[in-house]
Amino acid sequence: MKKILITGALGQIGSELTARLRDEYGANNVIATDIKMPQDSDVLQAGPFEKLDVTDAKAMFDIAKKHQVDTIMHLAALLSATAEAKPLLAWNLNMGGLVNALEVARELGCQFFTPSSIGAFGPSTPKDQTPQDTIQRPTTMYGVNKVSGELLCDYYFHKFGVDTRGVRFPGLISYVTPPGGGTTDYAVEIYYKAITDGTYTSYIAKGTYMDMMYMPDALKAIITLMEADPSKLKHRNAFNVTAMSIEPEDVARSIQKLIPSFTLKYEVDPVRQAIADSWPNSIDASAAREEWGFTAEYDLEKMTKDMLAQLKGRLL
Ligand code: AKB
Repeated sequence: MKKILITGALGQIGSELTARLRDEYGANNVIATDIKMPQDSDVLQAGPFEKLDVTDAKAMFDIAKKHQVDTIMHLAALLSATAEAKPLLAWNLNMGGLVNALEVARELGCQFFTPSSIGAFGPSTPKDQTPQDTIQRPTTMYGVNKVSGELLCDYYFHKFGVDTRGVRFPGLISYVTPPGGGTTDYAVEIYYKAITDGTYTSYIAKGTYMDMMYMPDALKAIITLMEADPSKLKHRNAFNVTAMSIEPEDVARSIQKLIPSFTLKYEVDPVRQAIADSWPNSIDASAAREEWGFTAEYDLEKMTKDMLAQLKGRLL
């Protein structure tokens, strides 16, 4: 039976991954940590929770040792737009947190997961069906962190034998915890605004394609990769995964099938648009499919149907 430590457990991925892993492995076998305590007392009661600043190496080690964990899922990080606004903080938190978590995994012999991102690519990367192994010269601090993180995780595997694994996530869409400070966040906000206001003003320009994935597919990808036969993994820390390549008009059209009066307007934010323009239009996930059987169940239409139904129940 696994005993898992999660950092960033109150974030967009963490809040759903924690619940999913508790269902899978038992509530007491998943130690949730975050820099803040949960507001919601249900979250606290659902299983063990510890306050943790991931830049504090000793605190992380002590919590991992106390709970005798054998797996670390390191999610705490600043996303692309926030990292661009606060580059030094992003370096210190994204890289400092990662190296601390890897050190704990090395010292305690833990299996290790951390997500990379489509942000690890840059303007000189092939834009369409971006290959698994290709040019990575990102021009954002987030991208610099993600490429460095991919390399660092590979290093800990080759040098110290730590069982590191990871994926390059596209924009993740969910109705549970909103993301914060990302470039792909428009694709979440649009659903909330469709329900509450019937209209949305996009900060990303018409015609800007980026990869996206619905959260249930992202959670399944993490669990499948962590359980995959290691002898089959040629890559380890940066598998391209995706479910769809879409632009704002595609999302609007899929919403209009269910809410015909929905309207989409644009007020482009030059900072987030520049980040989006430096990322791929679509990525090739064939290595993930071949090496550990990655599949995505939700396409745009299926995701939109579920997002709107879930949000209606929550917001109205
Ligand atoms: C972001 O937009 O920063 C993230 C990502 C694609 O890594 N959602």
